[in-house]
Amino acid sequence: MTDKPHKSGYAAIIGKPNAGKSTLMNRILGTKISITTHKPQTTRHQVVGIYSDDHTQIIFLDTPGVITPKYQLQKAMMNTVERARKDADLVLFIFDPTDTHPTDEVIELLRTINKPIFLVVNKIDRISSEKAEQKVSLIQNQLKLAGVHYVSALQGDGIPELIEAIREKLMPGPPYYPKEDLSEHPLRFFVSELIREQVFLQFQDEIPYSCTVNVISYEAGDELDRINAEIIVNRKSQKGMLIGKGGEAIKKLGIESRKTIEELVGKQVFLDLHVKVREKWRENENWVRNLGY
Ligand SMILES: Nc1nc2c(ncn2[C@@H]2O[C@H](COP(=O)(O)OP(=O)(O)OP(=O)(O)O)[C@@H](O)[C@H]2O)c(=O)[nH]1
Ligand SMILES: [Mg+2]
Repeated sequence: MTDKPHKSGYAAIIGKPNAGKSTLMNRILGTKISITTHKPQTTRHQVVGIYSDDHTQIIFLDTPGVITPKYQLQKAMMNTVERARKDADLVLFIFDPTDTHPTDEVIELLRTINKPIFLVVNKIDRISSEKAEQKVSLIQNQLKLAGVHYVSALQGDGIPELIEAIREKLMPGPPYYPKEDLSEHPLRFFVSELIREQVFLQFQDEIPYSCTVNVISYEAGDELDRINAEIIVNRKSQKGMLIGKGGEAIKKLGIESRKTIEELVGKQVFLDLHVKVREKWRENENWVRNLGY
């Protein structure tokens, strides 16, 4: 097997919100790179995850779920999808067969591209193969596919076969990144994402969609890292909800966020968390850009 040529390339992970895109990337990399929650629109950025073995390097681009954007933040999210779609050598179309709503927007987005598209049917732990295959045949009628893969990102089924199929489509070439790299974002990015993940997990309704997280400072110490971060809300009334009665809600948010950040950095963390109001930030192009989207 030593004469196997080295291959490398970019794979965009595209699909509807909640299809399991980020879970799939994390499963492939064997570590948590991209945050995942049961709520749709968890991912807002292009999150890079680098898979390497002796003969292969695949740079995965996790993306926000495809939606019709209603405000500026969502427009920026869809620009991210568009960029990944353009930049990648191939596309993984992550499809959740348990989703009862149509998937037309994704099909529309992928119909015009001239690169291999793999249909990755996820969550097969939750549906019979007959039902999944019925849904797949509808997609096959509308899109030219390089292959169909049935996987469970949660349980790991079908992943080695998917990696091998991607490899087959890549061109011979050297790795783009050192083989030990798993991603390319600065630590601050992961920290803000982990805090945002807790906002998604602990708050309901509009709150998760109205917040963003800004890491103001990160002081790394030998035994303790000190982080100062703010949660930015879209409306004044949301500030009180985040803080909660007697500060209970923000306290819980801080504790859970700190735990996940400590797991990431393998050190003790002191997290100073504040809430700030930026009236209608997510509707404002400049603010959306300034806040990293
Ligand atoms: N049963 C089951 N659940 C899954 C599987 N893959 C993902 N999930 C769940 O589906 C939900 C959404 O997963 P994410 O990975 O956050 O989905 P996403 O496509 O990245 O969603 P957005 O970032 O919002 O677009 C989470 O609750 C996951 O645990 C799977 O293979 N089986
Ligand atoms: Mg995601």
